[in-house]
Amino acid sequence: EDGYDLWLRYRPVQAERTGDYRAQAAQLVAAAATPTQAAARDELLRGLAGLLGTAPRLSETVTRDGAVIVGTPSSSPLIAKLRLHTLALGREGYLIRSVSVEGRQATAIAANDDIGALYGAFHFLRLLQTGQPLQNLDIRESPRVKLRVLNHWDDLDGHVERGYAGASIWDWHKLPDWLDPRYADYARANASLGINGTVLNNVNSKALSLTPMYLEKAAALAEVFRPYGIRVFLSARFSAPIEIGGLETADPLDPEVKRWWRAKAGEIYRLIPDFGGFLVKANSEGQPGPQDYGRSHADGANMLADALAPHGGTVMWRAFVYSHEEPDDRAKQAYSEFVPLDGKFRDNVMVQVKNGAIDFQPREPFHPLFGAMPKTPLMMEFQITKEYLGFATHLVYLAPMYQETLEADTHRRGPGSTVARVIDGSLHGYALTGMAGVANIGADRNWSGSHFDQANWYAYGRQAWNPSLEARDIAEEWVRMTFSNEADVVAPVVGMMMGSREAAVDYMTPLGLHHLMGRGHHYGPAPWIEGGPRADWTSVYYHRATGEGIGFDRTASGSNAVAQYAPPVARRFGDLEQVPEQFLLWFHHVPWDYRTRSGRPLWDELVHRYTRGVDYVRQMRETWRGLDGRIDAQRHAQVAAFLAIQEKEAQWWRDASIAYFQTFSGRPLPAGEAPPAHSLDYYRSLEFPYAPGDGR
Ligand code: BDP
Repeated sequence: EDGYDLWLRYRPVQAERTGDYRAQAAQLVAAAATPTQAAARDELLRGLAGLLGTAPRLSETVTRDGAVIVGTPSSSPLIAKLRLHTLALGREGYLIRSVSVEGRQATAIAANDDIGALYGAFHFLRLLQTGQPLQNLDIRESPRVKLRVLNHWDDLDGHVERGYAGASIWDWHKLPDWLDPRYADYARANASLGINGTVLNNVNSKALSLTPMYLEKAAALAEVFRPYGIRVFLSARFSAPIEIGGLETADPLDPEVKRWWRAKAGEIYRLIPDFGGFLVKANSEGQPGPQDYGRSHADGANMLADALAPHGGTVMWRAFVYSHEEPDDRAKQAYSEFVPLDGKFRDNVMVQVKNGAIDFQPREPFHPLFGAMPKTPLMMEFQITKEYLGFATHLVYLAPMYQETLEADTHRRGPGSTVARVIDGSLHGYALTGMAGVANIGADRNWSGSHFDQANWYAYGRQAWNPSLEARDIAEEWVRMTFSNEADVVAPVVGMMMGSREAAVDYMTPLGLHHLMGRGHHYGPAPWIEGGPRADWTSVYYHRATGEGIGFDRTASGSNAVAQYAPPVARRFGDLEQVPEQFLLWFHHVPWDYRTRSGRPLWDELVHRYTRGVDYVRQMRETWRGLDGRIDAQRHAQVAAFLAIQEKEAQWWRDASIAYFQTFSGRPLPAGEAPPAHSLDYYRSLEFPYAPGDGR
């Protein structure tokens, strides 16, 4: 197995369940009058055939026990007759219920709209894939977040920024004439999770993507995705009116510029009638934007929003900004720039905010913007691709990290004002809600560059649908669908996954350290980085180690970034006694002999955590070795090889970091701790060959 089938492998269920399942799914009553209905029916036929060895009989009506009836009140007279109260489920929701039809036992998968029925079909299959009973079903599901979107950082030349799974899956060269079958499989995989939008191109975008030639290519993809409920979005380059429109300016208040974007929107909607809208990175890391003309982010976003509004499109305007003036603390910039704009954005604008204020680090406190813009729908941006987390080879399951952010309490409306409630709109009554994940998908056979990285795509999609899902439950589902339903395989693999993110934090950046990776490519340890164009692109800016101590003082005596949080949160983060230890050095500069909660002095605790991270990886290797023969050989071997790389590199992180920080702490290693294998000079001399970084 090469991993191509993802979690939709549909391999035979455990023998003891086959009979029961066959009896419960013996007949399929499902219309196929629309492409989405056909997708649902085909998926059920394909899935059940794989899982049960035989496809159910298609039928117009229920003629025996064990029928599965799929549809909406309008597509299926049977569903209509059952009067299942689907209305409250909304357009994308569905229910799965055990019913009786003229005395025959059946299962109804019912929704208001075809897309809900397709989502329901995937859920039904998941029940079999994960070994659940099919009797007495009473499942009601609808998404808590409206827009659940992948952001591809794919360039038009096939390069994927921060992409570790090969080239882009979009073959722009052959589009629109050749539609790689992979596009439909991509759509199936996303639909199985409820992902309903995709931004095809990099936020560091080229105006070329908005030219007729490329719009036709995007339209061809949109056509493939449409039956699966996935709308296409594009990253829009703010200076496109100049670059491809022949205008002299891209000033958002200029009438010519407005006209140009209105015409461009019209052109796009003629080709892609359900086009989702634009994602925009403006005035950030050198991208053009409204501030080039003395205008605000709101001016820029609103101009594009006005162009899209007549067609029902949305602008996702990114809050990942930091200016070129040297800031006293980069962590403060987005909040400073955006909070004053609250209430100034059009109704069809969402502001897309990364989970933390710096940049997708192994661990960050939640972004202070969450909860601070009650009048502006904020959407979450998580990174699925592991730019700062070991690229494709390190096994790091990200759902615990997503969950940690979503569960964080902003306290903006009293206790319980979690980030999840900002994102699902319930805290501030947002009309629009959304979550974005920076995709980890590429042209590699296994899509994600490693088998375990598929889990991060999976988990992102599941949490976007329901931000309250537990990381552990998602892991268990995924393992059952991807590797095995045997309890003695599921438990150890889920166990490995659940601790893996904490281990990466330990061996890379424990106790709130951050941004200490190699310059530019972001791989491997480089806490010594200093100098260059910007202080906030160095490591020393973030760790601030001296002979006395280490950490970034973000309290009132330092940058006072803590003041951007609601008072109870600010008090907790700002107080050395109360700050969660995982954020200690994020918010505080503390002496090397500071007594941590374990009783160990800070230096000893740091070393302890580095070592603990490496040990965890070693344990994962052990566990995986023990599963030899329980998982197909091809995937087992690749994971084993990657774990070996991870162990080597976790050791590298530990040793290089200890060797470096010891030059400040001047303290010996705690008893029993092995000294770094090499000298600091050695670690400093290492080069990392090539990584798909920013192609700008
Ligand atoms: C950083 C990446 C950079 C992206 C940027 C962004 O290093 O390649 O362009 O984020 O999100 O994490 O815009």
